[in-house]
Amino acid sequence: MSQHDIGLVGLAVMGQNLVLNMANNGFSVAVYNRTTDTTDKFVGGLKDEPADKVHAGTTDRIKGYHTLEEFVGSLKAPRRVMIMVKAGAPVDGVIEQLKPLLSPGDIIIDGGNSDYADTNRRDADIKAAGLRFIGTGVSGGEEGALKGPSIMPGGHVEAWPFVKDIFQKISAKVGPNNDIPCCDWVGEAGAGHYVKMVHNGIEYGDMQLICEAYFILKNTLGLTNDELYKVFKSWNEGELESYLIEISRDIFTVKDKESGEYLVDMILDTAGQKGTGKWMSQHALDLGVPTTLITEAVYARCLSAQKDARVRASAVLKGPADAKFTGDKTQFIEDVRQALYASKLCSYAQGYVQLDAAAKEFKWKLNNGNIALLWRGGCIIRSRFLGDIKAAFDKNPQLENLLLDDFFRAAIDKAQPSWRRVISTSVQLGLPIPVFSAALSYYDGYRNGRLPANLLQAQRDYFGAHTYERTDKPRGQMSHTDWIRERNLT
Ligand code: NBP
Repeated sequence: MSQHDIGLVGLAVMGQNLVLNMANNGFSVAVYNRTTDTTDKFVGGLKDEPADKVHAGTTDRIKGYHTLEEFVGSLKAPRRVMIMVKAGAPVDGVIEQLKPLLSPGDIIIDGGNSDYADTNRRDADIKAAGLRFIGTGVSGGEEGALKGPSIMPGGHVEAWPFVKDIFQKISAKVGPNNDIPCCDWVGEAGAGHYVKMVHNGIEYGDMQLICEAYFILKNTLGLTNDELYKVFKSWNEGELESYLIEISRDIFTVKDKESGEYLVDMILDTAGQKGTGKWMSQHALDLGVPTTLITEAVYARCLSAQKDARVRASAVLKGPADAKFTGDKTQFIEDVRQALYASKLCSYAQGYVQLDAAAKEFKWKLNNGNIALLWRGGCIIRSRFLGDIKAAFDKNPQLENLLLDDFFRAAIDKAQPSWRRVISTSVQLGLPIPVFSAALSYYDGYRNGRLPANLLQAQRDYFGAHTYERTDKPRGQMSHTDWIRERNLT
């Protein structure tokens, strides 16, 4: 075998599948793993894999190495080394080991789920070492890595032409001819990992919204799993068509082999999380942008995890007595669909506002329409809706908020009566719908030219002399009042 097109370090589930994807697409790949036994098992086992996983000729295009020196020495110049190890310190460790082995202009690619702040730091360090760096989000799990993930690369733009062909060939494809890659350059430094983080946060929001829709339908209308299947099936044939609606639809059909009941009803209602949604919320707070849906979705998982406390509280805390839904069932199902659509739109609107704020903070030039395209295939939030978002940003790349786009504005206008009915009904019946409610509150707050922050500023000025701006003076001109002297108590 002559020199390899690319090398990959880290042969756990993601690394192995990405290597197969690259080799299935005709690229020659050198592989290295810290535990060399894993390398041998992976390379040695290729011949026993099914043909749909390891295509003809793929085995000949993959070669394992036991030392990083031999591995690096086997690569074509400029060398392209992709790291797929556990995020955090292991990535720094591998970079430090690689640095002395590489030559100026060689490219290190971190494809793990790294924190964008680490990627910002590595971007600068690697540039200082005379090398080139790409930090890329890779989404789609094991299956995506093998068959076509969504890939979100950022870092040193001059490195992009050297990896573009490989990344775009292995990525998911969308479009009428299935030829538009879900991979394009995102932006400088940690922009790729930032976009991946926002993707993960939006995934939290989408999942929780679907769960709330399910909870409302189940608890107001008493829909069975068969009926829920039919509702989700019809939803997936319209504007809500998406991977997450599709898998939720399927989940309602699965029976538990042990009990014979529907499996979804046998699952304990405590959600886990790896923390990626939390990262987005934490940075939203740093930036001062209201990413309320995603943050509520994170909190919803936290509350669900307090199962024992909730069970104890359920024995003593009461909600509305004898609350029953008495309206038109068919209309209400349609109302929930509209509410889900409008809420989802608010979630994406917030996600893009955060992206814009981060781009400003870090001086990145992000193409919001292209980002929507990257998420259209290969990842968990893939949906028809993202095509409409791309169209909105194509029409106006400077769009301040997705809610202001004509298409989405009309959609919200149409959905609004349903949205409000669903939320008020749920509140009346005592159903927790934190993300539906956060969505509507954001919408009502955003469209309101005057919020009660005037009183808030008066309070701040009263107790802390924090000053305030006046409605009749230019912005930035601050006033202060001695509220205690001026107050007029009776
Ligand atoms: P893991 O995140 O489980 O990491 C295991 C790999 O890291 C192994 O190859 C291991 O080598 C290597 N490693 C560790 Br741990 N410490 C190391 C060190 N100090 N030096 C060198 N290598 C070290 O693998 P994964 O699940 O394939 O994920 C890889 C990356 O992709 C992660 O950042 C993950 O968050 C991200 N990601 C995962 C998924 C998914 O669905 N799993 C999806 C999207 C993104 P060893 O064999 O010698 O222990």
